[in-house]
Parts: sequence; C-alpha cells; structure tokens
Amino acid sequence: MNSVENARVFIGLGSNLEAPRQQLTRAIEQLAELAESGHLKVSSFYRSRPLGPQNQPDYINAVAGLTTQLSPEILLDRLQAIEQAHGRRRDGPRWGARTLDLDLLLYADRIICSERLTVPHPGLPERAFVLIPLADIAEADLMIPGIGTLQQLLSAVDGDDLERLDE
Ligand code: A4P
Ligand code: MG
Repeated sequence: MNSVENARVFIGLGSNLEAPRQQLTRAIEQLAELAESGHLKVSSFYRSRPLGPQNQPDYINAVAGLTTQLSPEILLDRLQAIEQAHGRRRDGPRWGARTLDLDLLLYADRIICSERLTVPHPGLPERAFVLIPLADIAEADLMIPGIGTLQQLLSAVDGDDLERLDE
C-alpha cells in the first residue's frame, strides 16, 4: 500500500550549481505535481555560505510545504527522480556542490529511521538555511517530532549568514 491519507510534508531545496535560482523555480513546478491541488506553499529564496567544503559557490535554499497522498518512500523516489532530471551527480565529496538537493524534512508527525530515510531530516535542527525558510510557511508552534517546536529551534540558530532574496 503506497498511498496514505493526505500527509503534510516539508521539503528542503538547495542548489549551488548551474543557475541555482532557476533550478529551484523548476523544482517547485515539479513538486506541485506531487501535491494535492492547491496545497503547495513555498518560502522565500535565501542565499547562504556553504556548510561543508568551502571551495564551492554559495547556496540558494528554500522550503516547500505540501499535502500529498504519497508514502514517504514513494515520495523519496519522486524527489530523487526530480534531482536526477536536474543533472544531479552523486560522485563528488560529501556536502559538495550540487545542481539540486531535495531533502524530506518532515513527514506529518512521523519519525522514520530506515535504511533509506531519516525523518525529521538530521540537519534540520541546527540549519538556519532550513529553519528560517520553514518559518516562512509553517506556524511557530509546528512540532518537530522528537525534538521540539520550530520556535524553540529558531531561537537557537544564528541567521546572520542568511540573505533573503527578492522575489
Ligand atoms: N536520506 C535519508 N534521509 C533522507 C531525507 N530525510 N531526505 C538518504 C532525503 N534523503 C534522505 O542523499 C543521500 C541519501 O540520504 C539518499 O540516498 C537517501 O536515501 P543524497 O541527496 O544523495 O546526498 P547528500 O544530500 O549529499 O547527503 P546529505 O548528507 O543528506 O547532505 P545534506 O544534509 O542534504 O547536505 N550548505 C548550504 N548553505 N545549503 C545547503 O543546502 N546542503 C548540503 C547537503 C551541504 N551544505 C549546504 C547545503
Ligand atoms: Mg540531501
């Protein structure tokens, strides 16, 4: 059984190669196809210094929220297919430059620890480039399962490095 009742999910988008803003804009159109109609919200775009190796361009990040009937594993398959369609390569260094990265940040109130999936995404609690865009489209008292509220996490991160871009 691969479909579930409408689950509210959040996806982190990141790119630092080959016209990153366009990569994100196109990916958002593709994410809309996975969403129940009318249930896609997208944060502002933000620029940040790379986390990981510093010899790579700055990143553009955003977060999308959608309601979907896809199971977590099928959703991951679809996200990876979109990454592939954007020419994503997986042969570089860990946290190296990429055309498009789609991370499943949250899947309803689920905690998932499987071979293919860790949800909530392990980077979520400490990454300003995830939490600040997430706060654009989610309520402050959103529960991050097993961790705390979005507001609690936000108060502990430093967003100084993050530059909000014009629409
Ligand atoms: N996987 C497990 N859980 C998840 C999940 N919740 N969402 C598995 C997505 N994938 C998940 O992913 C490796 C494997 O993780 C997948 O096959 C999937 O089964 P990947 O996309 O091939 O590799 P990756 O993204 O390079 O690895 P990783 O460790 O997930 O990196 P992150 O955490 O995505 O970080 N700096 C800035 N400023 N902005 C960024 O967006 N991104 C990264 C990548 C590094 N530095 C950055 C940014
Ligand atoms: Mg990733």
